[in-house]
Amino acid sequence: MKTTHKKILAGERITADECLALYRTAALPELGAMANILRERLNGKYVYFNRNVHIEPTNVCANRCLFCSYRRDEGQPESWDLSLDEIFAVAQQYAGTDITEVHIVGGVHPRHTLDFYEEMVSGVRRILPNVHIKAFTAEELWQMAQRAQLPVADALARLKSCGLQSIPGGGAEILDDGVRAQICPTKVSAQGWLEVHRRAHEQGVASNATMLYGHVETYEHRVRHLQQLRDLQDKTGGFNAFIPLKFFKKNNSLSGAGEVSAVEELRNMAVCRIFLDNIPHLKAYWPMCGKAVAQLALSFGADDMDGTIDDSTKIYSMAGADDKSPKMTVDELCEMARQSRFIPVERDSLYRPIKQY
Ligand code: V47
Repeated sequence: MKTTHKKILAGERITADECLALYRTAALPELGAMANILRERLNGKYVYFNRNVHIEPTNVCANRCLFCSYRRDEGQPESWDLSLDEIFAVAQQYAGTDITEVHIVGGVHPRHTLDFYEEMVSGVRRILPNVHIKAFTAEELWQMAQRAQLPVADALARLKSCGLQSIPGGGAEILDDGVRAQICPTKVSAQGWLEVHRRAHEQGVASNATMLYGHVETYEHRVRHLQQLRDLQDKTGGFNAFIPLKFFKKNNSLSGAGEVSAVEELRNMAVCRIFLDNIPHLKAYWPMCGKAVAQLALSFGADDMDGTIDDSTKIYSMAGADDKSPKMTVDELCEMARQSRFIPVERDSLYRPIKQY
């Protein structure tokens, strides 16, 4: 058996070079077998999901990321920019239902201020007092703090006092400023993204991390991305889940980059499970990768399927993902787990089990 494989099975941490070699040379079945062993050591036979809904307040965005199919300029026909009352009306639709999480993300609106976002979080908290609020990517938070001329830790503390409980993993893309210059030139730097998450973790605000892959980046870039996440997690322990996001090419300026195959999606999931030995959960985000790949990913390192969604997000359908109205019932999510011989568990936003099915 190869040295790297022995290390992995012995539960030893692999190096960046070993990770790169896996990306370059390891075949799907060997990666899958190793990732599944690690996944079962960490999460047993469990597949986690939650009852969640997204609120996307606006797709008006000051950034011009080349991979984005979602952003519009103010006043363009397909733009939207919900007022606070309209956002509260969306939240109101879920009052008294069984959802446990609201995930709020949108474009970086050129004028909305930190006060506006504080009112947003406070209002949603009033309407949905028992629902976990996971809101705003590091990019949104960075811009809010900049506009308010506050350190990001202070902006986060203010939002936390209004009811913000965790932050989602978006905006990470590839944590390399050379790649960022090519695909998201106006976005926060790699260090800036990490700084926001570090500040959140220091205040007890847990977060997720994503990686948008399969465009202009190399395997070296992916490894460095993972290395920076693993290093931060060693220091703070604040990441709950890692979510690899395959780039979708429809309706954006990076279409020429193509899209990776399902085999590469599964290889990537497995390598991430093997390398990120300190991030407890790996999410197969089905509105993006589709239900079939998400179900397969459960045997390649993933243990989490996000949630019921209730047709509340547009980011992926606008970029060409198959599911134009992403929505699943608890029964459907459970059935997907069971078909793969796993045990479905409803969780809360911090991965505490609510109910085993
Ligand atoms: O940061 C944008 C990605 C992300 C495209 O934390 C694209 O639980 C593929 O972060 N093709 C936002 N991806 C979504 C996100 C997320 C989603 C689900 C759960 C969680 C969580 C976080 O979507 C962006 C960007 O990386 N994205 N455009 C595209 N064309």
